[in-house]
Amino acid sequence: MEIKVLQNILGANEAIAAQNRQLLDEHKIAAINFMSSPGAGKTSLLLQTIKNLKSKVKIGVIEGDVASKLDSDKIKGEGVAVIQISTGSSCSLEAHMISLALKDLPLTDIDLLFIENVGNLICPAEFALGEHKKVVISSVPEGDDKPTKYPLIFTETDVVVINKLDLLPYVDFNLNNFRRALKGVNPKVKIFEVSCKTGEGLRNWYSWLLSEVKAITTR
Ligand SMILES: Nc1nc2c(ncn2[C@@H]2O[C@H](COP(=O)(O)OP(=O)(O)O)[C@@H](O)[C@H]2O)c(=O)[nH]1
Ligand SMILES: [Mg+2]
Repeated sequence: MEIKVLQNILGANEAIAAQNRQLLDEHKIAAINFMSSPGAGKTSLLLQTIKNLKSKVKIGVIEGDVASKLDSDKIKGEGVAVIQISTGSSCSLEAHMISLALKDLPLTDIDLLFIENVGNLICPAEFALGEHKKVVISSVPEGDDKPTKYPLIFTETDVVVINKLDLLPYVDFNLNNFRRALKGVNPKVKIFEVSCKTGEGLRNWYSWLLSEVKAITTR
């Protein structure tokens, strides 16, 4: 019985996610779902990306958090459209929340929409939002075993950004072990290795984002 209820919830979520996707496609908006454990660097990567790309593409942001407006206040400082969603007891953003946020965003004035999900490696993997690409940010201090311990989110994602490379000398994180574990659960995944603090590796990430925007806006 419990399993059936969960299936119904996820089925209803999929249907709303498909509607979100249709709306995004109609407006030629590329939507990226940022997922990670708390503190891996979702907001830092967003801020760096916005600073670098806002003169080239029109950016919008949906910020999901259990509580507080700390992250959306930081994003607002960059002068881009941002909507905060407080999920309360929900451990993930869900498609109906995105549907409401899309009503409040200036869709005709956005090419690239970032969705910062709630920080954890379990629930966000279950809920499609209507995004075009899923991006998991995994930071060096979390350890190189995370793809093995949380396989679902790493299996489903299109991209993994390994962040905090500047901390490699100080923590036991083996990049080869991480890559091997990740490719083991997701052979097609695209990997970027960056530091939001030093800027290392970010240029490749920006190029990839711009190519995604181009692919969707010229479709
Ligand atoms: N050393 C280092 N710290 C970072 C880097 N990226 C983010 N941080 C720090 O990690 C903490 C959490 O980052 P935040 O972007 O808020 O993570 P979020 O919870 O995933 O949104 C903050 O104190 C950031 O300054 C990085 O590349 N190197
Ligand atoms: Mg954040």
